[in-house]
Amino acid sequence: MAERMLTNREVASLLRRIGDILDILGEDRFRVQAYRRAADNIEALGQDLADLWRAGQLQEIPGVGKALAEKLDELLRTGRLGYYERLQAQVPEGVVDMLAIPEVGPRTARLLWQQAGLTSIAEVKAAAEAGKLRQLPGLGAKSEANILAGIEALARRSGRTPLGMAWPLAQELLAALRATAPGLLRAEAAGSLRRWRATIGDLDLLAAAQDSKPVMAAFTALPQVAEVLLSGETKTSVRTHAGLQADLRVLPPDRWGTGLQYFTGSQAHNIALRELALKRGYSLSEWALKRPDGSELLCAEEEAVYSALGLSWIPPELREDRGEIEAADKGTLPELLELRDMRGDLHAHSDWSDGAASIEAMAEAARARGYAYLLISDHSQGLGVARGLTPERLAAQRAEIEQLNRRWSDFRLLHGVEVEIRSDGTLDLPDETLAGLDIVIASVHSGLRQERERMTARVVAAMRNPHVDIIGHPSGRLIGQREESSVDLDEVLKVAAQTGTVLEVNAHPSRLDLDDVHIRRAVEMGIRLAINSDAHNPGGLEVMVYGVATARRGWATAADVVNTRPLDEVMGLFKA
Ligand code: DGT
Ligand code: CA
Ligand code: CA
Ligand code: ZN
Repeated sequence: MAERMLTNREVASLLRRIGDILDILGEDRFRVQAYRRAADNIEALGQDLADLWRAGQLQEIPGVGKALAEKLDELLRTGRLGYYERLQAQVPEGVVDMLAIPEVGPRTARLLWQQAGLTSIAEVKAAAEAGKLRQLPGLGAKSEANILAGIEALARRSGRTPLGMAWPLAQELLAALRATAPGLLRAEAAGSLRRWRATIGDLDLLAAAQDSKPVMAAFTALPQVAEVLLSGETKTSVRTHAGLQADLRVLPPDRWGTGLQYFTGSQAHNIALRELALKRGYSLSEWALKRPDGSELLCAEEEAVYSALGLSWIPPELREDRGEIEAADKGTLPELLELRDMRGDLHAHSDWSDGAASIEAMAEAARARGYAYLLISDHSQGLGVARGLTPERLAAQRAEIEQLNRRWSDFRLLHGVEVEIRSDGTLDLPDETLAGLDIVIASVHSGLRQERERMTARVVAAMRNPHVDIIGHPSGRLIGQREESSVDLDEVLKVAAQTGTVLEVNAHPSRLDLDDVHIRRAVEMGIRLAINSDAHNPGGLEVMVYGVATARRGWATAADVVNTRPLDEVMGLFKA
């Protein structure tokens, strides 16, 4: 048996790598697709692949036939796969890596490798900078510039993990630590995770204990740990199986407050806070506040650090040195929105389009969260891949929603749509259809690569339509996968302020769109926001927490967000 059982994700990423190599080798598309589909299905399994393997049930996984089952068996049994190793010998690893560049597909990667002799992203970058790629057949100055921009985009995002993956992993590690570490008094996440940044470089975990050794030993023994990178008395760093690095620091309990403050960051916030401390006669470190005579003021709680400096406690989401210290000094910090302020969700899909659950199941999940309302907003007809709705099917859907609404006195389904903003700026449903709906979301899902002026004009045209209430995921970014579209968000904000159009904060951790910076501007401009899950199944409603955190990073209060209002008020907030 393999030294350590491979996780579903590790197996899936190996299968994807096989698909990529076959793709570069110009193999049959169906074979390439087969590996990618099997990878998707393995990643989506509700159980460990290893368990299915032990039970001899590999072929029950969709997309896994006899040949692939044999390969998986070899991989799980030995931790290696001969077929993969033979493929690896045919294509340099750096060439496969090129596929991660947004502008480079298999044909281009093959061209760069076989015609230009390039075998790594770094070499491609150097060649592009030297203007050598434009000479290759089928490439020109424009594709050369696109490839270079793609490499830069890749460098910006690589090495960071989306919040939606890092957060559950951190909770898992903390729970395991609390359950197993002897003498542990407290354990919390600090760093960018505690500040709820959209992406996380590494996890910073803090523990309080009198004796650090047994806590460190329990940490390195956790099953999530793949490798110990550094092991010391106060700090231990590990690489988790998920690939993310985690640092654990153990603090004496009477110094917990200064430690938590320091390791929560951000670095910029800490530097500004330290300067203020100096002005007020203290030197501030992770260990203590020190007075000029050298005596220490120990802070067991974080509040004590801020109050010793004459500040109110600053919520971690604000600690980016964007004016929060001044506001805390003046007592003008905003009363930030809380998850419990949310009274409903204004963006959800059902199995009428590309959702996985019935309207009824979505409604019951929303009620179970304590919501007073849920907007069903399936896609419109033009989004063929999502089985978008025609005016006729929308009318039929309305009947079902009205039927269901007879059931509850404490909850109401609202009927809406997520209508496509077409590439020419027109909407994908006629005005009379939109007029019959409770709330209309308009979103861009196609033609995201249009130039700035056209893209902006599209969104502005939608906002000027009197039936459009909300612009969905305004920037179009997909964290770690796709940059935001070329849309001019400043112009979108300006028009939203004029038209009263609500802007969405899409709470899905792969979107978080609007982002914190634009939320802050929107709040300052008095633009109303809707924080929406964009759920495609009942569990999807749970991502609301990420949207609320992002809105908090943008200094939003409950008053800035329409879906904090009770049902009888919320309808009055939209265009008549
Ligand atoms: P990340 O990991 O890139 O997502 O961002 P952070 O903020 O978690 O940064 P990280 O892990 O390098 O360090 C955690 C915190 O420790 C950071 O937010 C502030 C504090 N810290 C680390 N290095 C320094 C430093 O050189 N100066 C100051 N003032 N604080 C630091
Ligand atoms: Ca960190
Ligand atoms: Ca760190
Ligand atoms: Zn949607």
